[in-house]
Amino acid sequence: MASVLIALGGNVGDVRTTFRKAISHICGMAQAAMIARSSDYSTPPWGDEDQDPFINACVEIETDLDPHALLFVMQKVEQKFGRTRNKERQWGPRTLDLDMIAYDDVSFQKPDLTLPHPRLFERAFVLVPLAEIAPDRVISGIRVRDGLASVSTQGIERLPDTG
Ligand code: A4P
Ligand code: MG
Repeated sequence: MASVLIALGGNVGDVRTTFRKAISHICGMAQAAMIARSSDYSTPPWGDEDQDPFINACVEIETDLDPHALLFVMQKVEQKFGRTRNKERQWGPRTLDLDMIAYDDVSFQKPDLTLPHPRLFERAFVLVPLAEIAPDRVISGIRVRDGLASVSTQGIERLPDTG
């Protein structure tokens, strides 16, 4: 079984409900067990600032799927929740974005998949939820809690549990 960290993001529709359903679909389709799930966070838009705030979260799952098979599942789940890539602008509004942050200690760069995720340590909106579930995980030689300490978390707010 591989331990995989997945980041979720979205700022269109009922994002928290989308997250809940998406996680359940990923686990079902990937025959994965959910090991940990962060809280949801409200985060200021990054990259393209002219859009609504995002909600972000991270999960750790365990699966026997290889990285590409898991990416395929994640893209199917994005599509199911209304994501239409060709209509979106880069870093623009979206119902659901699923990024594979790390897959065990696998490291490679292919046209459709780079592991670990190359922009992880620029993104407080990933590091804050990730540090909640995996503070001591070392990714690309950097401990998650140390990565978090070197970015600004201004404007990021933990959302209360929905129960
Ligand atoms: N791809 C390569 N490596 C990976 C990986 N490790 N995980 C490829 C997932 N996909 C990977 O993805 C483009 C291609 O990346 C995929 O086809 C896949 O084969 P995409 O999600 O369509 O690209 P994108 O979303 O336009 O780019 P990117 O860099 O993934 O941007 P983001 O970060 O996903 O952009 N602000 C806040 N606060 N919170 C957010 O969640 N999200 C975005 C969206 C912008 N600003 C945000 C947030
Ligand atoms: Mg993405």
